Amino acid sequence: FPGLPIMHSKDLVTWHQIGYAMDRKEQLDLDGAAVSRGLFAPAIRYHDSLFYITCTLVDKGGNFIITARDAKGPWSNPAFLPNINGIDPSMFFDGDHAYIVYNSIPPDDQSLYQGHRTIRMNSVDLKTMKANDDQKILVNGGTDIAKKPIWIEAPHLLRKDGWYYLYCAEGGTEFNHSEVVFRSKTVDGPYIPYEKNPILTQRDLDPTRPKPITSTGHADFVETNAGDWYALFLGCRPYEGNHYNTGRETFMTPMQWVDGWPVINPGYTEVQYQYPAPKIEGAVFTSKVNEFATHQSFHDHFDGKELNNRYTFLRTPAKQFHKIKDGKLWIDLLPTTCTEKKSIAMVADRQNHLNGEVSTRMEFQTQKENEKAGLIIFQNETHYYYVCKSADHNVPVVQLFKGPGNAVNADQSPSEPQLLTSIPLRSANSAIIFKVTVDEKGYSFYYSIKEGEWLLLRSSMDRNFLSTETAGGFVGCMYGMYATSNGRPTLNTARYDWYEHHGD
Ligand code: 6LW
Repeated sequence: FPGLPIMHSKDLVTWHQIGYAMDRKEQLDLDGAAVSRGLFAPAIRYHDSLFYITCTLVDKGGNFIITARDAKGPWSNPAFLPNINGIDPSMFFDGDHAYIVYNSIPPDDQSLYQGHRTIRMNSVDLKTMKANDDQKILVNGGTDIAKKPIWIEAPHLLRKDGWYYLYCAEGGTEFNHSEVVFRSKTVDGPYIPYEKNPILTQRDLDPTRPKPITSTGHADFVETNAGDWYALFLGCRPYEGNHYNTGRETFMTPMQWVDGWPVINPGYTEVQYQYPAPKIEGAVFTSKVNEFATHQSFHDHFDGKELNNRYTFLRTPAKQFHKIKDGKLWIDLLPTTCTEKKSIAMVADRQNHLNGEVSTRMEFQTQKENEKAGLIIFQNETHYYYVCKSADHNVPVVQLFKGPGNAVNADQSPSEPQLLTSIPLRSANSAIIFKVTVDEKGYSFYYSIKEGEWLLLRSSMDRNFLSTETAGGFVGCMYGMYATSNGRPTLNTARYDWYEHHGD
């Protein structure tokens, strides 16, 4: 929370976040939801001077529509769609008709095999913002149900040259991910699969290739005003086998129409890291890197009024626990901890690099062992590393914790982190700098209480521990300025002077 960041670009190359679509508690209550059990795949469309986003709040209401006159918001409260059973809803406008397509249960909810799903469509009444009860199955199983295709999902419709094109993900959002396409002369089918499906996958490539981009699928298409087409889709950048700590990221490649079918990444089988810039009239491609690209360097001295909108909270804050004052970010300690499915006192920033470092300077004093404040690298409630300042028998200490992981051994309670190291701090000085670096050797943790003197806490901590392969879920790791009183009441606060994030 906030959810659904809105990215804006005029040239498809330089992107800026202009806000979030769900930034109000009454829009999005995530309390109690585990990581990766919040908002699933969104889709954004524009029709008749209104922006529409469809999405799924998986365990707390399901599919919904929100609208806005201006993409940066404010967006409406969700109009839930109780008769749309499934995920990945996407709207399509055809003259004055509106439709919604989505991934759904098998016919009569009778699975013929694990991962058997359908793509269904309902028409939508834009006046009431409700889906009509005229549901129709467009695809059963996938491109060829005889081959037991799994997880047909992420459907989108577009109309071109007298055809309706339905394009979907197939194979599941992991290594076997792909994009497939169907077409029909009428919007409600029958949809015929392209005989050269999939139009995108990396699953058949040499797994030992350098800098692999894997798990590609879940595409959406866009046409520029120069008439060129591009495909945007999910992909992953594993560092070892199928381990990645950056979750699924958004990639873009050129797309061409060949004999009436869309071809993604024409001329290549491997998704490239660079393509010629799109021909966009008036575009001036500056060297300014995207704030969210891998190569980035972000410095925040908290000298604004508001929190930079790149930060997010874990779940919807029950009450405001942060403020920016006197050029510092103040985080009030909360009793909740990162092992709970509740809102915690954490201001988080995505890890969007394989190699990089994050550092922050913090002022915090306590004599209580239960009070801690510092810097966390967090994948989910059980997989994280946390470097913090606390106290041990009235002596200030720096501590490094490791989350309990999935398999907890008998003598460790399921959610208790492991204390890896605890080092007394000589000086009573309340200011301390924490630094986390990550590279092919793993995560290393440093602290500094004297200008320019870095002390190593632990180096080369296993980064696989924080990968999706190990921890499960869909998302990448978050760095977080995080403070907790471990279940006990507190009035203490940690003050962060600056935060830096360099990625490569
Ligand atoms: C998304 C769906 C998927 O809704 O992942 O595994 C979900 N399948 O397409 C979360 O991104």
